[in-house]
Amino acid sequence: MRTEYNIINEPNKVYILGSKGVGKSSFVNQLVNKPFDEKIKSTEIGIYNQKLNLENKFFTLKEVTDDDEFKNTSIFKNDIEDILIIFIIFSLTNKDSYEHTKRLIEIIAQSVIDNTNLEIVICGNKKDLIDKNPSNRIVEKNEMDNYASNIRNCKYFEISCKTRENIDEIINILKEYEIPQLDEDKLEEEENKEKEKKDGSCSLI
Ligand SMILES: Nc1nc2c(ncn2[C@@H]2O[C@H](COP(=O)(O)OP(=O)(O)O)[C@@H](O)[C@H]2O)c(=O)[nH]1
Ligand SMILES: [Mg+2]
Repeated sequence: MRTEYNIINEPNKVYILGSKGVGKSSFVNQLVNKPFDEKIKSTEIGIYNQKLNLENKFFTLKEVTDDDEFKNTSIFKNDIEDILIIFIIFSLTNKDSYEHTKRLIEIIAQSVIDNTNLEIVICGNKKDLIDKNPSNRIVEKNEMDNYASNIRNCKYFEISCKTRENIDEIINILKEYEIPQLDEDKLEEEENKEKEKKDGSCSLI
């Protein structure tokens, strides 16, 4: 498990969940403005943290690559109170990933009872493949809209990490959060001080 990012205790957590190969890393890359990579390497099982700075509002993107990991670790349960938003990604061409989404929704529903502000955004990804070949679609948009409307604070988007369809709409959801804008340099200074303190105390032992 990799947890290299900590700009003072991982502010404003954003979870990205979903089956392997649905485009979670590609989604993260779009949010942080990295180009789409057709040959992206599958991430190993674990939680991958990445900083997102949107107009000096800082988010901690946490890509969870495997749902057993998600179920078996206490990380999600410990975090649940301060998660802002969970994105569940599935592929519009992959039935298993869509079934997986429904299981994840159930797990979340059982865990989030106390976090009434938590938002859930389900993303049907790889819309470009459907545009090319509509018969590959495994679930209709109106069915998903309907499904999402029956879940508290839940929305559904069809996106493409390849063509950026609806990616700006997703970024706007994050930009609208009323969270303080911070000075990145100052935060990094503080973080370094924290690290120095820790290193110092270690060398005394
Ligand atoms: N056509 C298409 N391919 C995509 C899209 N998003 C991701 N991919 C491809 O799907 C594969 C898996 O993507 P990745 O981001 O590694 O998925 P992850 O395992 O969920 O992190 C890669 O080959 C990506 O290039 C998309 O919107 N359209
Ligand atoms: Mg990945």
